[in-house]
Amino acid sequence: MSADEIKAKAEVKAKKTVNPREVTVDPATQQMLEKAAKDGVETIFDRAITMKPCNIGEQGTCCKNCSQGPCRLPLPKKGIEGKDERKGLCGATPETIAARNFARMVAGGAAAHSDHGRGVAEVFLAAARRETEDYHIQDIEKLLEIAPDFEVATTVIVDGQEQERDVYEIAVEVGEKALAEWGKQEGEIYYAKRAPEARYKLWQDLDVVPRGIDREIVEIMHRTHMGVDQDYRNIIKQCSRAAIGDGWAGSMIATDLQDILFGTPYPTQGEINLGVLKADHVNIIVHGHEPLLSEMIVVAAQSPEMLDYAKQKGAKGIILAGMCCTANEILMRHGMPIAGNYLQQELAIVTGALDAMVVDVQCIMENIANVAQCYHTKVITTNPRAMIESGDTVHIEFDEHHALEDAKKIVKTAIDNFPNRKAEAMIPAAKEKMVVGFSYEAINYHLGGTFRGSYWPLNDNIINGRIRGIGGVVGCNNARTTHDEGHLIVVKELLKNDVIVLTTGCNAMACGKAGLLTPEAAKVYCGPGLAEVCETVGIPPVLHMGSCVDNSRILMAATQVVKAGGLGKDISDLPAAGSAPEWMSEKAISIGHYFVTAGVYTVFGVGLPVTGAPRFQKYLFEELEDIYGGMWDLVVDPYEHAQKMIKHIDKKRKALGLDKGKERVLMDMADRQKLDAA
Ligand code: NFS
Ligand code: SF4
Repeated sequence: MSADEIKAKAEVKAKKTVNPREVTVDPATQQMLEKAAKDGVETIFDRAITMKPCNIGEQGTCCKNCSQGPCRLPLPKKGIEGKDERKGLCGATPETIAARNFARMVAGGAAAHSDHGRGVAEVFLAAARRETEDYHIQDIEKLLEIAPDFEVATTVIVDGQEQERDVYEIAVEVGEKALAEWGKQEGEIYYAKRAPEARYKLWQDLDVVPRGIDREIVEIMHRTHMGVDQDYRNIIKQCSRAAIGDGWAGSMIATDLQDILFGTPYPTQGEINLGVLKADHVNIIVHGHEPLLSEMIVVAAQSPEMLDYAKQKGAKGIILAGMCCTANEILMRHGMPIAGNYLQQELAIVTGALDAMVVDVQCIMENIANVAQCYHTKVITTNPRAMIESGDTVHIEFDEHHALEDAKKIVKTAIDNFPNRKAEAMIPAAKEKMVVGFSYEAINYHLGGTFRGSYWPLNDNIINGRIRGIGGVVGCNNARTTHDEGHLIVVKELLKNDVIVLTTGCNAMACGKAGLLTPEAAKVYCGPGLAEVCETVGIPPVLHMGSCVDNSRILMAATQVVKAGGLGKDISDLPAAGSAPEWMSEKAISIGHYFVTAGVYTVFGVGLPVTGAPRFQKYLFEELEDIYGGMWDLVVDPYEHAQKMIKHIDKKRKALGLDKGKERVLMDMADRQKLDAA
């Protein structure tokens, strides 16, 4: 190609505009992309066309861990012939470089989840000590259930008689011990013992039980500093510690304490997509992750004082909707609507009807501040960890000690902005109904029933083959792939093949928008076995379990399935697989790795920055199976992605002797014990 030709081609590429039907399968998103183009507003979808990723970074083999680099080691075009001679200046191999980069993603992801968890633990402790008026110990049953895990007694002996301990006293002790999990230097995190016994023993044998949440993250940063750990297997061992510290401590404590403060979710109805906004109402979106903020905004937005104020300003009421994982939190506990998932954040502003976007931490695109300048929307940052320099964002700091007061200030700012609307507001009609809030306690109740109070009926349906297996499909959207398409193809393929799906995060929202989170979806999308079970029990075939920190609920559900019996002794024995078809965040890598270390075959879509280091990739994709019983995989095509999960599920069924088309009889206790003994 001549220089002129190259230039001409680049110009064509630069002019290429977004085709809404190519970049998303969601009708509301398509509609808003058309409006954005008409309004001359640039979004992430435009930049995904004009800016392509660096292929060396994509392969995972760019190192900038010291200033002698960046050292860039792309795979040679013709592949590796003979010995791989690629080296950084210091001699670091592609394996070392890719493993270090991978480890730093685990550290970033585990830190994000865990720092969120720390914040929850601090507020929990403040509530337990009654230092705040705005947060309370609500779910006492759950407090009493988790107290023994922290070795906190729930009864005392007084005059030789066993008595119940004061709830607040228990809560203080639980809060102190939970908070201490972050800074613990030795021993083991408490919740490691929650895993099935075989798993816990395996972690002990492998010496990967986390000592403390922060310590394992810091150790990743140390080991990946220039010239420290130079064996990818040893680096991954530390990733395992940090990731287990995320899944079974940082995230799991966040989930538990949030449940105690705000209530354990049980199935409830909700609505999703940009169509939940209303033109004649003050529209507020809370976007981000921490329910500490959003719970208070819910209270503020529902207060008569704020409703009156909104009316004074000419609005009919206040619509409070969520975006990203904050949305999942307030939806599950209060039935508040969801405006959309990660890739819709700029487009919510493009409606022209959004009076405020209130953000805290994580998954907030800086560009919302620029988009907001094209409309009247106020972007309000609230967390001292997360400010935005672009645009004219306002910062109203949210302090737990006067939480409700701050929340009212935020809601008032939104209401004050209502009269500033410009004429061209346009809200897409698209919205869907859904049933959400399947905590593992709720699944126990719905599928297990009170009769046995266990997951046994679920196990029974897996054993008799009505349900082929369990798929955990989670994770983000990614502008490098068609919005929501991968999510929906993977989930629908699994359902068609009788695989029940547990979901969280932005996948849950993609499923919600497509109508998969309704009991009626069973008849439309499921194979006959799964459809029958869902219809009998009255549940959707895709169970919404919450936000991304709530992936810890999936770990607990998997553990409950193991404990109910008949499906082996460990999570790695279960006919189950994990998936993140459109992942993008570092948190997804940490989650992926804690699933792998729990024994789950975990498939990612889009790409994984390991392809430039073949031996490291083989270690993650194959060799880890011999160590943990679970391993990573990368399958970009969503159909093949689902098929590989199903193949793995069938492999596990075969190992359990469930491949012979069992009679559909309900097993009794004796049969179950026989199976367990086998
Ligand atoms: Ni999870 Fe949830 Fe969404 Fe991805 Fe972001 S909101 S925490 S990281 S993009 S699923
Ligand atoms: Fe290059 Fe080694 Fe420095 Fe990385 S640590 S930038 S590979 S010299």
